[in-house]
Amino acid sequence: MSDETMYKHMKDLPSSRLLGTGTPMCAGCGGLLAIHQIYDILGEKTVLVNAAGCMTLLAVYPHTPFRGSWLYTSMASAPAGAQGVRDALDVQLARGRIKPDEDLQVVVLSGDGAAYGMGLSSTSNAIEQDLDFIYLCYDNEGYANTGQQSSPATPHGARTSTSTGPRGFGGHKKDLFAIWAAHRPAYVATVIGTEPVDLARKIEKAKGLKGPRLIIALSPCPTGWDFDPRETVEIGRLAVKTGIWPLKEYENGKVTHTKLPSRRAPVEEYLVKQGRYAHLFKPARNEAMLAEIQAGVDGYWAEVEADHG
Ligand SMILES: Cc1ncc(C[n+]2csc(CCOP(=O)(O)OP(=O)(O)O)c2C)c(N)n1
Ligand code: SF4
Ligand SMILES: [Mg+2]
Repeated sequence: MSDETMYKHMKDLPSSRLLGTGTPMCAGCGGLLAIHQIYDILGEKTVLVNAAGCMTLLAVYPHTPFRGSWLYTSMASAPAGAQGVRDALDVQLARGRIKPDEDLQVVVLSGDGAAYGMGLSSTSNAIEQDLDFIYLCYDNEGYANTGQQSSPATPHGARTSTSTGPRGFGGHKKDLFAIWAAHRPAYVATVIGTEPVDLARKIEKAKGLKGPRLIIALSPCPTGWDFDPRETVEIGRLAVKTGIWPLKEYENGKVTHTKLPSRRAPVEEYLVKQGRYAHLFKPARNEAMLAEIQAGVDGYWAEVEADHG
């Protein structure tokens, strides 16, 4: 299926249908869009180890949209939970209690607050131990579940419930891709649910590898980013078209960009659609801040282009 056909299909699909019925998620949730596609590829032979966040609300006992296994952990300890599950599976395999074809893929599922912040030290240890697991981070750029506070993934200048001043969030989004790559894991990739072909290729690849693997899915969040749920697909596409969300992968010590926008759209086209950046446009345009954000994106791509010769 082409990207265009997929977009049309996504636009027609109510978000409540994305993962079974009765999910308590917001309409137009970009995280759910990505997880739905990823889970379709990973399949039911997975154990999801889910750190506290929006997606823990998907499984409310006794109901769950996941056809495989699911385990809840605290925010900081999902990779430690994954280690326990992997160890238990390995013991069962060694004792012949499960056959190799009954083995399960261990997948941490967490938001950016856990992946970029609270869970980072247990993640670092899991990578160092060469844990055989996939870490799937849906990155909605804030602590969404507890009221849209800033997280270490919040972009510079965005308004959150804890950065309400005229300049928005004063910090800068942490580079989780680089932090993981510095550990030399098996695989690291960025994806977005609105680029389904790129996403599918990367998940298929991650599924076939062993060792620590990270997937970071930028997840447009209508509630936290303040936009109409109908705009999720458009905002996701603009994140890639403006170059603010580079699609890339790391493998064998090398970073490859999987989609090089031939003519990048001005980043303003992405920002203006989101209420979290409204203070940059009204009551007066904040030219300095808009130029600063654009310069950050331009600087990133200038380095990429230099590397590509
Ligand atoms: C140690 C700890 N501190 C705070 C909380 C409260 N808490 C539950 S979910 C959540 C937000 C998590 O943010 P993120 O990981 O980005 O997931 P999202 O809510 O955005 O889906 C917080 C702060 C917690 N569960 N554990
Ligand atoms: S708050 Fe954002 S990430 Fe959480 S369910 Fe709603 S749209 Fe999705
Ligand atoms: Mg979050």
